Amino acid sequence: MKHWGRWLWNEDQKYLVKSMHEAYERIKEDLGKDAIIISSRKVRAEGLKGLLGVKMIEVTAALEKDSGIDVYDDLKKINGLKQELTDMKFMLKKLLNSSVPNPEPINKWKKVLEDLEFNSMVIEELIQGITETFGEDFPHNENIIQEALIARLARIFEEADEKPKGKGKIFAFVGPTGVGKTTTLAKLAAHYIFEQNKKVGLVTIDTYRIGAVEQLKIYGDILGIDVDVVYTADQLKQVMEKHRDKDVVLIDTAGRSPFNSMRLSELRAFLETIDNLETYLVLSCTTKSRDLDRIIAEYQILNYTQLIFTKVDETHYLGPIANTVHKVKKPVAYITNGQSVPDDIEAAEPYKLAKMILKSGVADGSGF
Ligand SMILES: Nc1nc2c(ncn2[C@@H]2O[C@H](COP(=O)(O)OP(=O)(O)OP(=O)(O)O)[C@@H](O)[C@H]2O)c(=O)[nH]1
Ligand SMILES: [Mg+2]
Repeated sequence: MKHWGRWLWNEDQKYLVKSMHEAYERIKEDLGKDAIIISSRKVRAEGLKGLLGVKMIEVTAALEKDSGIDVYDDLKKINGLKQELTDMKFMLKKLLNSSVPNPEPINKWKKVLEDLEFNSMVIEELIQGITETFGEDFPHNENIIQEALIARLARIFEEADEKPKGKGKIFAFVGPTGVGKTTTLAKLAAHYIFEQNKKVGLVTIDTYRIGAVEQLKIYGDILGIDVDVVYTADQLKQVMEKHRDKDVVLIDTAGRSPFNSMRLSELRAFLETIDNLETYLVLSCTTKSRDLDRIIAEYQILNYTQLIFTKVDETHYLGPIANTVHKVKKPVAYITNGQSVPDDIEAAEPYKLAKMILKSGVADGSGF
């Protein structure tokens, strides 16, 4: 806007007319009868195909500053836009400074964790952990968020990592049928014998399933040690006496359905005869979450002290390992990742375990 004295005009608002009479008429219509013409000049309107156009007059009109007439629409529009921009800036600032982290990445990570079959309690703990870590500055870099999740998950495993109760010498392997008890026992026996040069005793109280004893005896042959087959609790006591000189004794048991409490209490009667026993509850990662919940509850009767998760190679959804530890607060001693004896086994260190679980969705693209 321009002004001169008490007159105000818009430079861009010019009237192109054929006569001054036409100019007066149009200005009166637009700005009212109090408007005045402050300049006029002759121009040539652009003609067709480069020919000179007709002569015209370009007129500029002005109004008194306080005329109260609502004329300068363009100006009003610009002022309106300016105000809107100011409002938006304010809102944006408010959003950026807000203490509530942007829910978008949180929802994304929740979804990732759900896909890995973490339960809602663990998901909540992990998400709360990372929102505490990042607060207002939620990073864009996904690797940073992933690292924070791994660290938080590792804490769940660390918290469950109590000292083993026994003297680390006698270990029983219990768990549902077919999860990999005998195979895992053979893997560990081989490590003790070949890598640590330990004297190992192998015992089985699995006389229930046809072929179970033979299966262990084959491993015994390979490892060059005998296998003691035990039918009663008394026999077990005697065999344990015999193995007093051993560094490690590994006891195989028959797979028991967790829904058969009769068989579980029979097994308990056997294992109760042994002092300083460490009992591994062997669980397969391919078992459904809800069944795992039942199993960990029903097997409490055997006072298991640590967990072993088998068959991590057979699924991409390893969240249930964390769900289980979160519930029973018992440490994971080993994970097994294949059928090969003795190679496919690893000691489960909290950070490594957390990383493996959170990356388990990679292959099907649902996760990291
Ligand atoms: N893919 C895969 N297979 C495994 C793993 N551990 C064991 N298995 C296989 O699972 C099957 C059952 O293994 P076993 O060791 O006989 O299981 P178990 O718990 O002793 O079975 P029962 O004594 O009948 O209760 C075998 O075919 C093993 O090779 C593993 O980590 N990954
Ligand atoms: Mg077996």
